[in-house]
Amino acid sequence: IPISDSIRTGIGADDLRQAFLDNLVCALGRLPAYSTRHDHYLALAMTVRDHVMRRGVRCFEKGDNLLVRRVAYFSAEFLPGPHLGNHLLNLGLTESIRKMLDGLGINLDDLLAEEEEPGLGNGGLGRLASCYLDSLATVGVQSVGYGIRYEFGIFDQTIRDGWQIQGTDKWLHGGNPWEVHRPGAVQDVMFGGHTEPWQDESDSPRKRWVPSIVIRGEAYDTPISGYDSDTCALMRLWKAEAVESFDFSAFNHGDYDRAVEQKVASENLSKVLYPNDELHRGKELRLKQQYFFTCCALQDMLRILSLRGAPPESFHSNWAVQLNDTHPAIAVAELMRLLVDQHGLGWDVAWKVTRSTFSYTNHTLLPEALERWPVDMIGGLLPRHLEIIYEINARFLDEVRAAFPGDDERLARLSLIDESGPRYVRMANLACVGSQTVNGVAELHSKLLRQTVLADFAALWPEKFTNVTNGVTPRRFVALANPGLGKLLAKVAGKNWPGDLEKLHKLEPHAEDPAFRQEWREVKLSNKRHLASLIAERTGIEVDPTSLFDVQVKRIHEYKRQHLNLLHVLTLYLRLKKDPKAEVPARTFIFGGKAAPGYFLAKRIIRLATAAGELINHDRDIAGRIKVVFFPDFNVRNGQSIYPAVDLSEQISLAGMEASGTGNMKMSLNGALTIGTLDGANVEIREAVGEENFFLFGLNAAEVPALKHGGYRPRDRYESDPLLREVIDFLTSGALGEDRDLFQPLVDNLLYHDPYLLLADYRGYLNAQQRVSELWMDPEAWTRASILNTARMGRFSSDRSIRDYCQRVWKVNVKKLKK
Ligand code: 26W
Repeated sequence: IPISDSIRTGIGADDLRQAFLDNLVCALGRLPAYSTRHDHYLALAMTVRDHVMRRGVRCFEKGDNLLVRRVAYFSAEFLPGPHLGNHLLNLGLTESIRKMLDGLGINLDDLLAEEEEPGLGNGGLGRLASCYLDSLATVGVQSVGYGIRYEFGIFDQTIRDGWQIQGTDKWLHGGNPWEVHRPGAVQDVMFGGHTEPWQDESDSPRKRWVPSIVIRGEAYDTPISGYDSDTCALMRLWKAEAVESFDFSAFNHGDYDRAVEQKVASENLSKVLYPNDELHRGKELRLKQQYFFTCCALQDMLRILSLRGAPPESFHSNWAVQLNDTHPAIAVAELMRLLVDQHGLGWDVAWKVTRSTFSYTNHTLLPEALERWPVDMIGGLLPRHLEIIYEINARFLDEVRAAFPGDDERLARLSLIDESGPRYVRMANLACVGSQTVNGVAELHSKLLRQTVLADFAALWPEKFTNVTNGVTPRRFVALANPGLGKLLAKVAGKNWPGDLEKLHKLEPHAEDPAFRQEWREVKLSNKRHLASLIAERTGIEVDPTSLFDVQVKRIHEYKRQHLNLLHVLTLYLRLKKDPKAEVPARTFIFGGKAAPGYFLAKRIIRLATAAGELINHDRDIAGRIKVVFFPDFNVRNGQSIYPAVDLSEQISLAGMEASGTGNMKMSLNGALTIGTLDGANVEIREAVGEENFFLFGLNAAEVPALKHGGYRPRDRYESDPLLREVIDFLTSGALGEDRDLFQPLVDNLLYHDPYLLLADYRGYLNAQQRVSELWMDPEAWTRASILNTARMGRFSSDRSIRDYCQRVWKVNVKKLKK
């Protein structure tokens, strides 16, 4: 049956209108006269989805005919952001849809505002996964993003009395028009029980897993369009369901609770996203989630393989699997189980296939983020996998012994099992052993990875290790978020700049043109006006759009040092109080980000930001010269309103701690200047934009361990620096609210531990902020630097990252860039 064109996917004005009305009436059953804004949003979403789906189906058909190697991106998190606007941009339909709706008296922007974003991730790692699907579709690689369809994603954040309050993210309540449920793609997932030996006809010894529980995975597909591309990526998320709807015999005996117990337990599996980022808590349900989705994904991939008529031995030539951190690393053992136990392959063949399939990306060096699971927990939940892990380990350690005879300590460090105390399975080690390549996410991070966390693996297999610096999609984060800038860029770099971001270099000569600089400032100012009105709406705080917008938005974490930023804010405040004539240009300090609900100090940092705002924003002596805002519920949508309005991007993590950062890229691309340390991708951003267009400060990654091991005493810094002493004392002076003990835990932490060396970097940071103020007072020079930031950020497009992965990691072809 051919895939035909129809009104549903026509792009003429009449077709679009008819398709929209048909969806409203036929799919939603609404009388146009009585339909609500939300109905209109749903009808439009369905109309647009039809266009994307048809591309997806065509592209899938082509891929199967040509037997192309597909990329499967395994990720426990995805943060796609609202879909509608992005699809319209990618399909080139924004203006025709706007006009069609205008004709019906409906405003497109109102409908865009109706969409709930899927918050199926915590932060950087999840958003990166979504940028990568966007780029995979754009550069023409067939791909599937496999993950979990959490019923409740990352919590909604509200601020009450200055504190973070977590609310349930009910993203599915208004209905989700972007996903298609695929009842045909169900998979069974087993848990618990035991294993037993058996013999097949050829008398070879086999193992069989007899589980105690089976849970069903149901597939939900969300198509992801590419920019100006006929390729379409698929995000296939799994929802856990009970195999039997409930226990009828218990039900018939009147035991209603027991009757549904099993059903509830099964469905709990995909209920909620764990809101910790960078902290491994070892919760059993989390391990179940990880196994659940990778098991569904691999079985699904084997099913697709057999539809191609290809044998399981050819799995690796049909699929490249990327492990997004270690969260899906159990997949290494699962693929071995499927190949050996289910498909009857010999161990050696299966191992070769497995190792040629997977690659592993590490996203963090923080020791508390490294995943390890108690051996007993894995044994109880996944008995067959524990046996397989032991077998992989035994063979691997033989290899190590041959390479490093007699080096038992090395053996203990490389082992998949940590035996230094209670026994654990080390997921990073499993991922390394089972993968073809291992990469970090910025040059510095990849280097530190090789020198520290994975040093023994790098010594054993240096050729496995590589770097792929992160990137961000310029479609969502520039073209869509900042249409004013987009227009200007199109004028000088050509219409196709979002598809070939290196074209932004064409901006460089215009940095010298005063008229262009004026236009540039007007775009920024209008974005800042828009953000100012959002700030007023969400927080009640009035800010001056002509002031310097100094922004730090990201998860709240000590290593990211939002509290260092706040020390600067308060230092400036104290200075203005003492010296009202001080030459301090007007600044608006904007903070945003969620704290993990159980992270005590992170929640205090939020409280400090709101307390600083309450004090400073109302202080008549300050008269609005500085303002402090905590923007609630930072998410993808809010990010799209914030990034275009940033003048100064705060990227101030302690060197060696932030693997890459991607917010740094989004802001600089939108013309922000960065104040930052030599950490993560900051290093490469600074190289790209030029050191004169970047405010550098702080210790470097080599100085950090040197200082720590040299007996760092933060209290000495406090004693010897009067400004620092003053600001720290201020925190517990009672001036920041009635309860003077509120910030004592933060102060004690800084004075007696200071694990992220804020006090060591305080002076350097102040000095860099002083340089910021000076440059800001020269608007022409500032604008020149702003233009050059955007002009030189082309290499941070996620299209470049994906091309790197295709070439160096997955070995698949990409489309050539259009001239
Ligand atoms: C097990 C708990 C847990 C959960 C999430 C540990 C670690 C994570 C993620 C790896 C945290 C994360 O999002 N890391 C961020 O990844 C981004 C994309 O590569 C980087 O840009 C950020 O620097 C890094 O912090």
